[in-house]
This record gives sequence, C-alpha cells and structure tokens, in this order.
Amino acid sequence: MSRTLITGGTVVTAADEMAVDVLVDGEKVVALGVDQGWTASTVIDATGRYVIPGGVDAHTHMELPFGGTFASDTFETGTRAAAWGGTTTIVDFAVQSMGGSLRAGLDTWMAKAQGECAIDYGLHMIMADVNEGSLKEMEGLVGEGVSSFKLFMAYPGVFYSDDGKILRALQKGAETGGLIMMHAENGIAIDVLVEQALARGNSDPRFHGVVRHALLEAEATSRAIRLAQVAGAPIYIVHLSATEALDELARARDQGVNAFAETCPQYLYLSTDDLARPGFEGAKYVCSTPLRPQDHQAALWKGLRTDDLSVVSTDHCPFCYTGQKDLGLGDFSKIPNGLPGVETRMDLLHQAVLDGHIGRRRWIELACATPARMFGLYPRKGTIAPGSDADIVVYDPTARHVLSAETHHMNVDYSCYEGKTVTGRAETVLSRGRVIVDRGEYRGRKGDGHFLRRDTCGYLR
Ligand code: DUC
Ligand code: ZN
Ligand code: ZN
Repeated sequence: MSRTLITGGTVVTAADEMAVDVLVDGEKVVALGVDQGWTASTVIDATGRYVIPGGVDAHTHMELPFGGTFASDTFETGTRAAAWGGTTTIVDFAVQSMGGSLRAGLDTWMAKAQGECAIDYGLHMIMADVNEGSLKEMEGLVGEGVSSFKLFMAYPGVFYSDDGKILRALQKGAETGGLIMMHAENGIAIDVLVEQALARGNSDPRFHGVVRHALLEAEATSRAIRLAQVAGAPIYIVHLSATEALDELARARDQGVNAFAETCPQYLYLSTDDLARPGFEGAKYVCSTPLRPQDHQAALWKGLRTDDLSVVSTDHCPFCYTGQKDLGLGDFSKIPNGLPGVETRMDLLHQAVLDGHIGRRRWIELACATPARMFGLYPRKGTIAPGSDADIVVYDPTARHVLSAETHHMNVDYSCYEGKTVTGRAETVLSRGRVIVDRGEYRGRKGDGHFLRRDTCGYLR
C-alpha cells in the first residue's frame, strides 16, 4: 500500500489547529506528528496551507425528478464538482414513489449512483408514502446504513405527509434509531396563497418568496418539533431559512428538546432581492424553503455561532436557466425548485471565517464534523485522526478567485454567485488516500466513490 505524507501545513479540525504532518497509509490516516522521520512514496508540501478534513455535504439531490424535469447534475458530474470544491462525501436522497416501497426507491437510487461517483456517498430516504408497509421497512433500512428519512410538510399531492403520518414516522424513528429530517413549510396553506397570487396575475418569480411566507415555515417548524417531542424522537430540520423558524427551534432547544437544524449558503448570502431580479432572472433563485429578506441573514449567522444551527449543507438541486427554470415562465409555481451549490459551500464558509461570522474550527465543525456525526459517519469522515478515512483537503486560504458559471464544474448554466470574489480554495484533494484534485488538475475517476453504510445519529448515544 502506498504512503502519502502531507507536510508543513496547519491541520484544522473541529477541535484543534496544529502545525503537524499527516501520514496516510493506503486509504487511512495513520498518524499525525512532528519530525518523525516518516518516509512516503508521495509527499505533499502544504506549507502556508490548511490541511482540513474533506467536506461532508449531507444534503444533495443529484438527478432528482422534480416539477416535470430532473436536477441537471448526475451522480458523476455532481460528485466531480463536489471534489473540485473540497467536498469528499455527499449524502443524497433516494426517493420512495407514491404507492411504491422504500426498497424499490432505494434500489433505483443505488443503481443510479453505483459506478458513477468520484467521492464516497451515502443515501437518506425520502418517504413520500408513509403507510404500514413503509413504516415496517424503516428498521431494515437503518440496518443497511440508510439511517435517516426525509418527510415533507410541503408539496401536497407529491411528497406531502399529514401530521398523523409524520407522527407515525417519528415514532418509528424513536424505535429504530432512524433520524427524521423535515422539510418544514405548511404546504396546504402555501397552495392557497399560490392560487390566490396567480388569480391576481402575480406570476413573476418573486411571488415564490411571497407565498412561501416565513410564518408558514415557523409554524411548520414548531409543529414538527412538537410532534417529535410527543413521539420521543429527535428531529433534524432541513434548509432552515427564516428568523421566525429559528426562534421556534431555539425555544425548543432551550427546553432541552433534541431538535437539530441545518441552513444552507444561499440563505446566508442571497435574498429576496435576487428573487426580484428583473425579467425572469429571479427564477435562478427559486428554491424551497425560499430565500428571505436580507435581514434574516444576521439571525442565521448568530444561530450558526450559538449552535442552534449545527450544520451547513447545500440542498444542491440544480436546474438550468434555459430549458428547465423556464418551465415556469408566466407561472412561478411551475419553476423547478432548487439551486446549485455543492462546489461552492466550503469556499463560501471560509469566506465567512474571513468576514468574522464564524471561527476557523467552527467552519470545519459546520461543514465536516457535525454533518458526519449527525448522519452516522464520524470519525470515519469529518475529521483527520488516526483511523479516519484519508479524505483530506490541502486548502489555500489566500487564493482569490471569482465564482462563475464559466469556470465552475457543476452541470448547470448559471452561478448564483456570478462575479463574486472569494478568498480560499481547495488546492489538493484526497479521497481515501487517492489524490483526485491536484493543484488545478482533476485526477478523480467515476466509480471510485463507495457507498457508505451509515451508523445512526451520533448525537443521541
Ligand atoms: N427544495 C428545493 O429547493 N429543491 C428540491 C426539494 C426541496 O425541498
Ligand atoms: Zn426540502
Ligand atoms: Zn432538499
């Protein structure tokens, strides 16, 4: 087995910052130390660089069927883009179809991902049809490493579950160790507002943000958390975007409830001003939960500092502006929901370190360690320690670059951050000990990424 030595850098984990060398043997980190006289077949000079764990993006949707089309990144293109951006693990979502079993959905997604991914990947399961059969199946899936289940309080007629179904799934989660992830928006009320907006002739993209009212996210967040409490189950709120929803979450956490949440870079850096861009341009920024007015951002940054928000994932779900987003020309409710982001998350969060929003170790905690622990992957992923997978990024904290669709690797024809300059970039990326990005050169291979059988949530033992 070949050995790799990463020398001269500053190792940054969620816990420590250390000027040490990292020794990799085969696929694993075997030692950290100074002046050990180690030899290796590959030596990577990390002088002036951070040596950080590969990013763990716990919320992506490659090839998701949505709104009559499919998310434009495949597992191949999406994991390649992730690698370029310093992310070495994704957890994507298999989808149960209405009337179908969890097993059938999982098999379909396993087949889509197998042999395609350049980095390691796990799967959550979207439960679109909670019934006796699918509830029974949850236990088996947890045992196979699919240990988290997403439910929707939004999208009536598609993914929506009513409160009774949600309660049953939460009860099963409590019994099996499966973590319920919730898309918390009151979809029944939203659909009324959508109908009323369209009847008034309000069809532009910006009305997507108007009808998906912040209070409807707050109400659903509170309801989901309280249902979880009744069931005696933990809950993980996905893509939290509104101050009012964060208030509900923080109140419950102050009461000792096991409620966790993620937010996404788009809610930290973009706003309803983007949704209101002239013409149809706002369609590029249509996602759900929606972007909020700018004044919500300060509350989200604070939530990230206080740990009420404990993860930053991307909800990467790209649709091209031409040929996909334009399905909603003249009717905002038909714009496919979702934004690209898997490639830019690590850099946008490093920028947040430079801007003083979060500390350097908190960057790693939010982007690597906590998502790994939350979804049963720690310490194999999310840290650099003897025994962990050698998923390592040599990160240049001084490299300035401009985010643009011209240069990104995601399979989508626009960037949400077109023209924005950020400082910091993944220079060299290792996935289980193999160099897959080498100072501007891509050396990854589709199929090298392995399926990850995940343990249960690491915060509940
Ligand atoms: N939100 C999105 O923006 N896209 C896919 C599904 C979701 O919940
Ligand atoms: Zn969602
Ligand atoms: Zn999602």
